[in-house]
Amino acid sequence: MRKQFRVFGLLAFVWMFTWANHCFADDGYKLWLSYAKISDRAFAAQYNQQLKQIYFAEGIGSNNVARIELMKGVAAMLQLTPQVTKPGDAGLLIGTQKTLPASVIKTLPAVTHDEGYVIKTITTNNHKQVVIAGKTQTGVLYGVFNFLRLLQTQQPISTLNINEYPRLERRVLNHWDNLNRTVERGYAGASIWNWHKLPGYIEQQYIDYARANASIGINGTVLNNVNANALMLSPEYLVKVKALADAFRPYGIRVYLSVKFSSPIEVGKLKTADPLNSEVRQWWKDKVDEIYKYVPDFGGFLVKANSEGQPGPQAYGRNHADGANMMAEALAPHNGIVMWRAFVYDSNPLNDRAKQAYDEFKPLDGKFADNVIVQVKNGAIDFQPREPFHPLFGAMKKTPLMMEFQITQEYTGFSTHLFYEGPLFKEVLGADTYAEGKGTTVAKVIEKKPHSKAVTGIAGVSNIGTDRNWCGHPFAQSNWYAFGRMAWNPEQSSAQIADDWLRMTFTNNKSFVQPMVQQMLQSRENTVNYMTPLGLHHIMGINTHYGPGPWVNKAERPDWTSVHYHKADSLGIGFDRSSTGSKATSQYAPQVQQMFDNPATCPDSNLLWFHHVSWTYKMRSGKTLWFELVHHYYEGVDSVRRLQTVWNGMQGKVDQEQFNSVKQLIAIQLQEAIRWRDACVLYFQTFSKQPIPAGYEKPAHPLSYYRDQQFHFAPGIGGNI
Ligand code: GCV
Repeated sequence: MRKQFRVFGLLAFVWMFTWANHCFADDGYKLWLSYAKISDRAFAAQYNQQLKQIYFAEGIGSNNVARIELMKGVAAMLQLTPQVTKPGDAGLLIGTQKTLPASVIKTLPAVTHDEGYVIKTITTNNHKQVVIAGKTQTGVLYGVFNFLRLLQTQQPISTLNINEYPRLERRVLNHWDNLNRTVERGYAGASIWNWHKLPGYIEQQYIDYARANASIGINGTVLNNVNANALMLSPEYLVKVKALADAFRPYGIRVYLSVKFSSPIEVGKLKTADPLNSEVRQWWKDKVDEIYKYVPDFGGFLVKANSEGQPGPQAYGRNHADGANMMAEALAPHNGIVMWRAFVYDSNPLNDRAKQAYDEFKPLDGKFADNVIVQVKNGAIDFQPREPFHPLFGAMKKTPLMMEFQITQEYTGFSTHLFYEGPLFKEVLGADTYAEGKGTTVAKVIEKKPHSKAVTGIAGVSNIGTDRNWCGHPFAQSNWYAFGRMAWNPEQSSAQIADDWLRMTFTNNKSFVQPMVQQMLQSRENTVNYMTPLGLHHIMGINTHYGPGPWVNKAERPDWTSVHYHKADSLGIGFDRSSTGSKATSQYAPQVQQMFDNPATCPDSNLLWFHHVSWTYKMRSGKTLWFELVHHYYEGVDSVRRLQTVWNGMQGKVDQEQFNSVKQLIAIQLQEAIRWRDACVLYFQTFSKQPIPAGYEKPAHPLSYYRDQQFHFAPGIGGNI
């Protein structure tokens, strides 16, 4: 009997231990706001001392989200419940410039930007106080999140002097979420918007979404796919939109909608959507007035028109400015804006799709209404692992331009590849357009207001879904995070952002953070190497965009095939966009044009984007183009192997569930990298007729094997639903 008890006791213990482990394991839901307990007691002591007593100025009551967040973070990290006290006693004071005591405010620099804040350590009557002061409540919230970040990343508190403001006004996520909850190019489950249960049911995930966005300064969200469903503008859906807007408002987040250009026909039952037709104009005005009754601070519209089959003004012989200005007129009385996309290629397939946006938009420079901003993808084709910056950034001097990045990894490994996008964002934002002389970087272009009423902004196509860890891959969260941080300030380095994210998400342990920052920084180049090195692009599987498909030679349109882009033949490989080819280089400022136009000055990384180059061309390295290409493909795979080794060494340094998750994903990434490499090298070899050099492992299968592979139901297909 006793023995049985002992066995039972042991089993119960094992069960409890497993259960406890399970309960406390990190499944990634908390994102970078995990607020792990600080185990370094000496470090925690300085914060503990300072945070024993907090003063919240008027307006920051117990329901205030900044206050709730601060108390939650402090309780979790320091195991402390601060006392709420008077200003003179407090170690931490929080409020706006108007609500904090004048004696405190006079010690601080003035905050001039509506969303700006300061965090400063001051000395009052011989004791140190830390002040977080915003101009508005949103500024206070951002200040609190920054303060929590200092604690999470273990920064000293004794001499703080932070003065922050966002460089861009509209920092917006674009959800390509459909009303049936599929997500176009989404790889993290279903859409988080549970339209069926709205407006009655506000899921906790909506609040956590808003918190996460506010923590990195994102202040807007476009709820639905740019391939828009006109139903979105019906009262049935507007009441649901209102419910989300109400949930997000305390976090400084405004709601926007993608709209379908033909909505006046589909929803309004008009015969036309012609932007110069008075009934159509009136329909938009009435519709906009109706939206503002539901959502008084509604942000405005995002529009994809005359692109990939979407309706647009060109169907009526009008141009993009006619279309955008019609909507802008309706939104202007409410201070709403139009974000009109420049991702257009609809009418006749041109010899080079990369040129079409410039050709259609450049003549319209200066013709858009004050509250229109043109949203331009980072490159002229479509979010490839690497593209040269979009020529429109150097060309529209009288029109505000908004950057569009793709956070979701449509072309960069879905949610199985560790691809940190910080370096990609940085490369584009730092590119010199020479639009107004040397140093006119893309970041400066988008930060500048071409006229006094202009709006500035940046958009990121979301990678968020219902997956428990939000983004499918634990490291994909870093891309959402990096987007927000860079939207706030494009000057920040991708290394610093990666460092912060790793510490906040996993651990402050240096032996984890330092090597993983390096791996994250390297990860973008890894993927470029095993997918599309040296400027290759658009050679993925057709429609799904999954896996390699350099052989794709049939599609509805020639510019949906791969052969159209790589143009490999017996002589060489690459798309000649130079002055001897499609002349796309002429869309850049002369300095940039000259650099790209000449293979000798064109960077290797963009060579095949701009030139058709002979297989025997001598590269800067001294290798022929063929060997250089092969080398990059192999290097891509080798670098994933190195990543795997580094990650495997991290067991025990991070949560076991997170560790296992990343470990399995890297194994998948490695298989897929090898497939990309072998498929592409074998395929291009049929043109180069040259060997894979000695010393490189041979592909495991013949080319036909890779060509014949099929992948059913790859995620991310969507559109207009
Ligand atoms: C939302 C690419 C994607 C499409 C996407 C389009 C766009 O073509 O494959 O899924 O559609 O870009 O940005 O509008």
